[in-house]
Amino acid sequence: MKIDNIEVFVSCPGRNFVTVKVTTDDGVTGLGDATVNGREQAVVAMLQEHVIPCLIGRDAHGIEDIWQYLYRGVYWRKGPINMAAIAAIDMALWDIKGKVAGLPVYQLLGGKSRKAVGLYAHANGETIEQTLANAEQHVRNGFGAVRLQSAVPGLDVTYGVLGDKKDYFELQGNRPLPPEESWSTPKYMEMIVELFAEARRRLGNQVQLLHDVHSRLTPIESARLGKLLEPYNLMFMEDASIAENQDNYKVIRQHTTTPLAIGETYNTIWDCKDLIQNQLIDYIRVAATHAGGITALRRITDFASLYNVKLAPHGAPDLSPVCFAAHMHLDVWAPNFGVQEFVGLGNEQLQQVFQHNHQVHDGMVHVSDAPGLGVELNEEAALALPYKRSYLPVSRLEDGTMWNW
Ligand code: EZ4
Ligand code: CO
Repeated sequence: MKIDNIEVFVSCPGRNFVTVKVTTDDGVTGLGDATVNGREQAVVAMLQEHVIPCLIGRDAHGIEDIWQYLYRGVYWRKGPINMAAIAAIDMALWDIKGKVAGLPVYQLLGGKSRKAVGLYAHANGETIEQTLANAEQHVRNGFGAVRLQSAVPGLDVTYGVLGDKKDYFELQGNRPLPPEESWSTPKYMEMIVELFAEARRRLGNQVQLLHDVHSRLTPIESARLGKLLEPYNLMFMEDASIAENQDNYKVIRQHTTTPLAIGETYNTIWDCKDLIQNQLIDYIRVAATHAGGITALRRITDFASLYNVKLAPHGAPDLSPVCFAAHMHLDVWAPNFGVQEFVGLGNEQLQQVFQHNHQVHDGMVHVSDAPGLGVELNEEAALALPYKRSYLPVSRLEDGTMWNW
């Protein structure tokens, strides 16, 4: 069974998605997600010009060899654009292998470790009151875990808070360039501790609470926040600080027992290695699309299991339903699965472009038993919604200094 054709679709059902479709010489097709938010066309060029020509005629069953060929075989390793291209090919080949075997991908990984995949929902608001009202709604809908983000008083926009603004990794409307947001650590610190104190008063102690710092704090500030949040027993504090220098997490870890999660921007197992083997984190948040596909996530997950680190894949709406499906199969298999981020099944256009039967109820996903990944691409609908240039925001401190978004 040889790879006969590989097509790349860039569609915009609300935001841009880069989707790869691999077709074999006997007509089996597989899908992969190659979306890098704000850098979509760079991945398209990587695929069209540099990756696809090398794959035509190769054995479509040789997933591991093709992964190694594209990673080890190439002098220029790693990087988000390169790894998203590898990831999309890898997902599509797992999809094909499942379809040929007549089995869902989780069966190829070794079968289910659990009945369904536990999710955490997002609650956000312009005020603490609004955030907690949204959280209560999620709990009533059956979610056992909720991420809380609330606007920071005195700042015009806060990460994670949509309100009536569309600044939160939404498609940036008609603005041609990245929007600029401001950040103040002292203003944030005051709000965030009040948010979690009030959350425990209103929601009780049984619901799992989470928070995404989105890399806005220095390590010592994160250490302090972790300590201040200890009484409220978070499931995890995400992206407390940037960990390009992985020693940053030693600073945080030695001061707090608040569990730590990081990894959504990581591209390889090497980005995770020191944090995992030094037990500096509790959850690894890699995404199949950005860290090299199912083959790579399986390897990272097994490595993490040696150090009590659990898999908690990124689940933002800029990962396509193809990536979501890949995560569902990994999550239901992984013996060391933690929790899956979940922001809903998306708008009507998205559900029209990507069709699947992964069922969400009571805060869990019941993984589809369709062969492969269980997602189909409606090509006509995809082609009717063409790419629109769009950027993530950038962030500055109030005095104008460039900061982490
Ligand atoms: O900001 O996916 O946990 N989720 C996140 C996301 C990221 C976006 C960036 O493209 O941090 O909201
Ligand atoms: Co995040």
